[in-house]
Amino acid sequence: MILLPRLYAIVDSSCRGSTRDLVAFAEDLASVGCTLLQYRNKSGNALVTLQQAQQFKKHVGHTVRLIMNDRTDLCLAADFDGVHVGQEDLSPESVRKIIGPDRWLGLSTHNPEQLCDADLTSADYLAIGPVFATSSKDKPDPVVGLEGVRRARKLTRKPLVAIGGITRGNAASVMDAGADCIAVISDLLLEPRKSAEEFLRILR
Ligand code: 3NM
Repeated sequence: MILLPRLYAIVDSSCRGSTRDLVAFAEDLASVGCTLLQYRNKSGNALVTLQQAQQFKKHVGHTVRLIMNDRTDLCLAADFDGVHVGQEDLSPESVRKIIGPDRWLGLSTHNPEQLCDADLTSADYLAIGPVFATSSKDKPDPVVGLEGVRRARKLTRKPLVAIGGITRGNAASVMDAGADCIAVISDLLLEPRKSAEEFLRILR
């Protein structure tokens, strides 16, 4: 079983205007102790995505565990530490065949049925969300609320990541509901170092 840190930063390529700014953002997060980071690019082609991923690897890969969103092929190509897939990506078992036993595999779920199915796979951790309303995802699933986190906690012993609308203001309640880790996009964007520090303090 893997051990997740409490904060999982998701760096979405659309959050900064250039690769340089995106990498600087990741460096800021790493500099205050964020140790798990997902690189998410929903709009770039494979070439651009790989090039950005390689910059992440080069600049923060020595201190941060890097997870690639969706793209198992690019996880390997950029030598990332794992891949996170959703319900409409390759199946967890297909991903596992490709990445092998050691790289981390994360799987998104949005309701109890998906979570129960995911629990039977070789995923290393499961995500449940959106916990609260979010504007960072296109066509998000229905909000599951803190009750959805509590229910998820009862359905799996795998490490549980909560995602969607989580802020410094509500993070403690999400952990109290049974999450092992919270994943965040928006509430890290404005002042990355200050926010990440505050998250790490709240989640300690
Ligand atoms: N996945 P923010 S919610 C990427 O429900 C993502 O699986 C979700 O961003 C899910 O912290 C979400 O800005 C967006 O709400 C998270």
